[in-house]
Amino acid sequence: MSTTTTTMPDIWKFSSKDGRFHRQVASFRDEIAKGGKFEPEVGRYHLIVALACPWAHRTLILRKLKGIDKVEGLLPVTVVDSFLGPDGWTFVPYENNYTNVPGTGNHIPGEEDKTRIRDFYLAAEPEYTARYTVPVIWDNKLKTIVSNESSEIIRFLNTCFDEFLPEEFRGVTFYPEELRSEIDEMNELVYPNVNNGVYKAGFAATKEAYEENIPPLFETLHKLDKHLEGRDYLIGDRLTEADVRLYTTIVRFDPVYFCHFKCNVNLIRDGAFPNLHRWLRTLYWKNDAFKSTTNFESIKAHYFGSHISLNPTGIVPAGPLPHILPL
Ligand SMILES: N[C@@H](CCC(=O)N[C@@H](CS)C(=O)NCC(=O)O)C(=O)O
Repeated sequence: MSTTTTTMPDIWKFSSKDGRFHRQVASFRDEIAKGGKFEPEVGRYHLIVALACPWAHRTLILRKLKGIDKVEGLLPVTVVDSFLGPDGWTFVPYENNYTNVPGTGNHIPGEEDKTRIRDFYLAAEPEYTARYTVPVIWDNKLKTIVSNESSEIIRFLNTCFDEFLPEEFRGVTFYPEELRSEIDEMNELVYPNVNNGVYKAGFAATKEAYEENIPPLFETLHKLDKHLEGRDYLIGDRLTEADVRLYTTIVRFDPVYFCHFKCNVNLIRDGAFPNLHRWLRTLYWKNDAFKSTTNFESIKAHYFGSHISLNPTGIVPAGPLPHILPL
């Protein structure tokens, strides 16, 4: 017997009527650039993230890779609490949640009255009715949102702050001209099948929606594993945004997606993906931009604690230990 949409729990806010998960299109699509509405300046912009969120995680990695964190006030980070509750992401933790993870739940100075991320969205656009997502780049001068689309934020961070950065970071780009078509092609494979693929499996509200999303996910993981044989990076023998975009999903795979999103055909670590596993651990252990931005405690607290339709008790599983294996 097939599962019908009428049996869907009403708390199922993530899937649409057909039981399939469709990620909304981001609404704020501007960029920080010279000569535009959002001029590069020190002390003007803030990055708002959840440490748990793979999309926000991309922007944290790029911020470090570009050395933006080395310049005080250039793009400080504000971290929401790990728990995504009925009022969305918050700066002030909800009462009685499991997720008091150190380093989460702080404020933008001068914006302490904004306790929820939706307060920033509504300040920017009072008529805003879509989801209040992270990451967000907030402009403290115009009191508005520059962008809430991670794929675009990680592009303009390559260049927009170069004039303020230490010499060694100027001109460094993770989307180099000569590799763009290969990077774009890789992103087109990885986004629907892996980055969003795990969500489509996890938030599937029908058996059919779940079953149609598992094969492309694991087929793509095998393809990527083959592609990484004898290579350290996905594209062109150097670190690019393609690695950043894949990393934030793969590092969450064993601790969260395998169990919580029922992506349990294989673990990354169980031998089925030796090259992908080596690539993951090399990025994590050899490059601080990856390790220092990966907070397993917050990641697990968020997913297992917040999605009560998937995990009604909110209990956060202990393993797998260690969260990532040594090289
Ligand atoms: N297009 C966005 C997607 C961001 C997104 O979906 N973020 C999720 C967290 S993983 C979120 O904030 N969800 C809050 C909600 O749906 O209420 C991007 O890549 O920047």
